[in-house]
Amino acid sequence: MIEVFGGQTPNVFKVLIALEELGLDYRRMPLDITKGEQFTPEFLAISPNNKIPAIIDHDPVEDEGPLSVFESGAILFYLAERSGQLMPRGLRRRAEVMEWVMWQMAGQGPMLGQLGHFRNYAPEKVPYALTRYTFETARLYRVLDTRLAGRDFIAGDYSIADIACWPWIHFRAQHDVDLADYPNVARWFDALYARPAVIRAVGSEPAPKPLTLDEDARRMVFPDTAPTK
Ligand SMILES: N[C@@H](CCC(=O)N[C@@H](CS)C(=O)NCC(=O)O)C(=O)O
Repeated sequence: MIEVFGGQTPNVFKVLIALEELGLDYRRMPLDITKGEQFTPEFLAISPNNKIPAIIDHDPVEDEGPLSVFESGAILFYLAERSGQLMPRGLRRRAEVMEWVMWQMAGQGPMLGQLGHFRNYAPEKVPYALTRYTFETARLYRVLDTRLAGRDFIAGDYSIADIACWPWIHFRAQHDVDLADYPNVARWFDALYARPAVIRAVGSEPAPKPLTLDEDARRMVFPDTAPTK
């Protein structure tokens, strides 16, 4: 059994979709980041960057006791390697999947995340930040739309590259993106949302709205001082 620590966020949804696609036995372990639950010693022992998602695999292939993994991209690679699925075999095609998972982890996730922050959570409107991340988000959508022209999936067959990118498109209302501007992304998005495993993982409701944070919750997730130790 695999425990998944997290809540209703795009990075957690990646892991849930992969687990559903692979038919693995898992349990959701709700962890409320607005209450500071990401800072408990127990959670930091498995996720030292104090972020969700993280997993504990209680039946790892190598029988050396429970195995934990943090960072959603690493979790996707781990689950794909563990099951021999959602990742092609040849090195050339594997490299393509790695490229797009890394594109997601280093580009799409962080940039859209910053846009979401400055649109929905920043205590003041910062025009430069809003412009910068709106433009970067549009650029990244354009890159994905170009990649998906004439393709059903991002890198060969359906893979962890698709699973990494899809949840951030699901949350597009938080970034004020209209899929009509990106027809290839729209087609791919709908095709994946027709998959029973995706619906089981994320539900058929629209993506959650931005959280309403009181001051204590805001300081938990977006501290106004840097840690000193
Ligand atoms: N690169 C990480 C990002 C994870 C992340 O940013 N998680 C946020 C929620 S969306 C979080 O746990 N925030 C809690 C905190 O920063 O204290 C991944 O993909 O796993």
